[in-house]
Amino acid sequence: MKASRIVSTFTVALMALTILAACGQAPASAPPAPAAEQPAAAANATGKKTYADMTLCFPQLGAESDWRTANTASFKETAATLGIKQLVFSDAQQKQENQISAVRACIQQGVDVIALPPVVEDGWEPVLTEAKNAGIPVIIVDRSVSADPSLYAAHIGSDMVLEGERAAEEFNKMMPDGGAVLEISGTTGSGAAVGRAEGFRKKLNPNITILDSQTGNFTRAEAVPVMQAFLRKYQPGTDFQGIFIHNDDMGIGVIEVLKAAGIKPGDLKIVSVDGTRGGFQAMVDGWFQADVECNPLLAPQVFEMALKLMNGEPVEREVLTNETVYYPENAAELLPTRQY
Ligand code: GYE
Repeated sequence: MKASRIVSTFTVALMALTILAACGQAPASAPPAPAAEQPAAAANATGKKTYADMTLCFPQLGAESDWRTANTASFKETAATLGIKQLVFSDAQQKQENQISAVRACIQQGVDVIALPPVVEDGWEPVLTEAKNAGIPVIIVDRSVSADPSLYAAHIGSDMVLEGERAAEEFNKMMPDGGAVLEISGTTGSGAAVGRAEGFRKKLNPNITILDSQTGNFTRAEAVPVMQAFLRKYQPGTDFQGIFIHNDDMGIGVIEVLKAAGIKPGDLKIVSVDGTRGGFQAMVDGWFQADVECNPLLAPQVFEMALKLMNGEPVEREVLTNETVYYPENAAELLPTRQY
């Protein structure tokens, strides 16, 4: 609102200058900038910063999945909708060192707030301390960090442990007589993979064993060789009856491998995480028996909190997203409504 007022006042001032110039009068006699600056001064008189004042740094961790693509889009679209001054975006390609450099560059630039989605949990203390010393608040977004909470302002994201527990409960329901499952986990050392693995083990019935667990790094491409190796080692249906997969992209890779091996939808119990369109399609096609929701559309909450931090207002330290579990029963009906 403030920005549009400045623009319109500025436009009026410009028009006045143009008219004056057209009349052959020296533009120097026209009142220049002050007229245009007045509304801004009035807005700032409240002492409150607005979105138009905000430079937010978002050093994205990568582009490894549909979840991530939706998460990036959420930040870019929300920044544009709110009309923030600048979104400093970068893509670390799943490398922590790239993310650390991006954070350092943002500190150097003197951004207002840093929203950091950490690729892994450990190793953030030095750069978080640097941000703190520079007086720049950091909101940890999506995955968690192991660093001391005094080093950042808050965390906004999913309860990854709960997601793992929910996946376990699905297997408990589907395999009441027990059996064995394989696990294809996310990026090693990431809050998402660590939390999901922990929750899964916590809730899985003792009569269901985890036959093997390997990482597919949250990507479709890396899940394919993992599943191929599993099929060389273990007999589906005999050695294992189910697969817990930490995200839909890896799940889609797994389906390709199963199809190529002549396995049919429903032969194995498969539970995945995210609830992307790809995951919904896999439920419609009969491959996934459940998809645990993980919501990537976090940006509106992050920008709202960032503004509070800029104004020195108190914020909640831990904001967890409200999520559910999706099932094949209504997957076809919900698929067209999915935003990612
Ligand atoms: O589940 C996966 C993505 O950190 C919650 O990262 C996120 C996970 C998400 O690559 O698809």
